[in-house]
Amino acid sequence: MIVKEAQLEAVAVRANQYPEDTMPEIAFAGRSNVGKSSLLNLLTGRKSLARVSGSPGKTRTINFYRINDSFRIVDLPGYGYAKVSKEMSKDWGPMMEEYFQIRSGLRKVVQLVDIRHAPSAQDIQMYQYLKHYGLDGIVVATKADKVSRNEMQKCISVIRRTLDLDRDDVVIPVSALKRTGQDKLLEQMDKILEE
Ligand SMILES: Nc1nc2c(ncn2[C@@H]2O[C@H](COP(=O)(O)OP(=O)(O)OP(=O)(O)O)[C@@H](O)[C@H]2O)c(=O)[nH]1
Ligand SMILES: [Mg+2]
Repeated sequence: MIVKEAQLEAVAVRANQYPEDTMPEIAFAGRSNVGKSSLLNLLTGRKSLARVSGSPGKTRTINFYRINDSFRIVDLPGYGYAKVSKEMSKDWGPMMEEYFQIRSGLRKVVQLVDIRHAPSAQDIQMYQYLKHYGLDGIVVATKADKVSRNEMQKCISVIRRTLDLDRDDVVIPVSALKRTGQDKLLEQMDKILEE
């Protein structure tokens, strides 16, 4: 796939703010600061399509990006950041649940985890949740530039084991900094959209 066009189509917290459910969607989920927005910018080749920040909890809304007029990438709000206001943490669960339950265009959710760390309890919970909805299968290990080539396979094994991945689930190491791994991910996304 070649991303020719990408634009922010909607910013939502409630279903009535979603764009019309007329297109396939692939969402990105992961803890705050894991690199969801950076990955989106990498895939679209646009430096600042999605806001990236050093302070976690930047994306607190469900952001819909329309790609090539044919599908959407959906940047989901990050979880697991304590300093996000109580109000927001309280709303996060129902907000995600509503989206997962009613969105018929939603094909898969790509789960992002930091390559350097074993997935957290919340990452595990998130992946179970995706399995429950049949949206699991693709994991992106972010910030791959932070580990050596030697360490990479070991880190991926830890991720596979901790998330209890199935044999055919894929883990794709990606670096937004070094701009690596995006082709593999785009290939997987093509597959999902063709299914
Ligand atoms: N070294 C390195 N840093 C990265 C990479 N991707 C993201 N970062 C950094 O990680 C921080 C968080 O990135 P974001 O893309 O904003 O993360 P996010 O998951 O969208 O965060 P929230 O919106 O808070 O949920 C920023 O400081 C990025 O520059 C990467 O591949 N390598
Ligand atoms: Mg973000």
